[in-house]
Amino acid sequence: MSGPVLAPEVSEALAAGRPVVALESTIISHGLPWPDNLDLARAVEEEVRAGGAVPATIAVIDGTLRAGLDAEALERLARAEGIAKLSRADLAVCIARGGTGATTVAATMIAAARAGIAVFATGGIGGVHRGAERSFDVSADLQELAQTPVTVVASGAKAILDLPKTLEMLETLGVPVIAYGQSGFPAFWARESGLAAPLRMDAPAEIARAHLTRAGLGLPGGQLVANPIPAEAEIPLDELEGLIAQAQREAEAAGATGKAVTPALLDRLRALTQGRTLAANAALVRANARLGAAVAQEIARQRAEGAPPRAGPL
Ligand code: PSU
Ligand code: MN
Repeated sequence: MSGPVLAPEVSEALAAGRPVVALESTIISHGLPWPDNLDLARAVEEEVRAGGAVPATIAVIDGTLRAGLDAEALERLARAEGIAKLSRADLAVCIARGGTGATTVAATMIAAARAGIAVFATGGIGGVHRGAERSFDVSADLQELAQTPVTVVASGAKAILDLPKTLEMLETLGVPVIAYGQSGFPAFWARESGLAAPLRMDAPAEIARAHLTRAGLGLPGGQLVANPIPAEAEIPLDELEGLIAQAQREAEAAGATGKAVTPALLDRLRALTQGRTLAANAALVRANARLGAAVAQEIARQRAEGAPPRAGPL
């Protein structure tokens, strides 16, 4: 089995058991506009470093799956010329054809797991779309969380999704959903969705121990850590509700399907809020990078201590 080609810094850190945090690239190419996306991609890597871990941004560049990108690759993704959006279904095909593409949460998890990276930080995961009972639009990110052993730090699922259905699906798939520092499930731009989170943890060490224990049990799959957006950056849900419904109607009327749905909704909401969702998005991704670094540090520390996952007989 082949994994991603590692940047020297990433490979050295992994070999030495030092903390590494994977970062996705679809948020750069398809999630945010140029040039804010490049600024944010750099800032997020800096947050990971400031948190004491090594960042490993993941993408396919000219047919090579990479973990850890140089400045040129990052800028190419941000300019998004000829950049495909790669989920689980697209990864091998893009590599086989020598193409270039940005990885979604699902594809980034696959690459991280192959590289031996335990933690991945991003903005929001994909989930069950509103109207999924008609469209069947359910992100491959959910299935990936069920089968690939990576702890994903996000700010919940985007409020453009059907959050109750997304939580139900995660429960069905056996994915631990852990709200960080509060009892409610966050809704991306808003700290609270009004829904209770299935689990709550208040310390990175606790999240790290749960990650290692799950691996020790031989259970496939990862965990979702839902970190609420910093209070000063949040946009309360009631302010967004009408605009989300409008963006949704417009996307449906324009015939957006498949991969195009999420980028179209995010783009429209940015315009409808005069850029407020963009500023909020930047703040929450940075906060998630910080928390991801703290969790990665704890996993590295607990592994070094040889902390045996305390699993009794099954
Ligand atoms: N969160 C954002 N912006 C994004 C995404 C998430 O703030 O662009 C991306 C992630 O890469 C996620 C993907 O994996 O959207 C989900 O797309 P889909 O619904 O097509 O599976
Ligand atoms: Mn979809």
